[in-house]
Amino acid sequence: MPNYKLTYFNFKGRGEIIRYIFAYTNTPFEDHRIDYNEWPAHKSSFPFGKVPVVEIDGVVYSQSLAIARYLAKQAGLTGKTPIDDLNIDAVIDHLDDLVTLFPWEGDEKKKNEYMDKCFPPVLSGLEKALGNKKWFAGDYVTWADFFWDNCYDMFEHHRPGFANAYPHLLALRKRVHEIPEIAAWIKKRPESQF
Ligand SMILES: N[C@@H](CCC(=O)N[C@@H](CS)C(=O)NCC(=O)O)C(=O)O
Repeated sequence: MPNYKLTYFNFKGRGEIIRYIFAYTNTPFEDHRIDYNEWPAHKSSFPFGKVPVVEIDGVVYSQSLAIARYLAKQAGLTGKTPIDDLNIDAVIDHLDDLVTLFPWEGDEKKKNEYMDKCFPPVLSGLEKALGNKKWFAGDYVTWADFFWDNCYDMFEHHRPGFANAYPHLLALRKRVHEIPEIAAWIKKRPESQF
């Protein structure tokens, strides 16, 4: 098995999808967390000046979703057909749009405006796409289900209960938390605000 080292901050954030996949597959990895206050001193040592990165046998790879997709393929967490993958990737990209465009550095007013305007179309679309299915892909779990849970954690901090109008999505989060390997990870992971 390759040697894996994930470098990120002590946030769940964009690192958590990678940690979930490692946890789900019981894959040992080094969970290196840089103190956010010390980041400026580290930034230039990363190929794109961003984290998360994963080192695989000493080679550095960037972009959380590219890394997660690579790991998910090996873990059997991607689609069983190309069309399933198309749907799964679309879910990931809808959620990623919300994360990428979120005004993380903005004030509360900006964040609230963004959530009011941009969240309902995406969340109601995902709620409809999921419907009464167990997982986004139907009867099998994929990394899209994990990523919904990770995004929930990122946004909940800013607006607790932001997804309360979407019962299917809330139930999905619960199901993800009931996966034994994920439950064990949640129990043992370091405390972090978001
Ligand atoms: N699309 C990239 C985004 C990477 C990114 O923006 N990372 C942030 C933390 S979530 C970062 O490195 N911020 C510090 C900086 O830009 O200096 C990914 O998913 O990996």
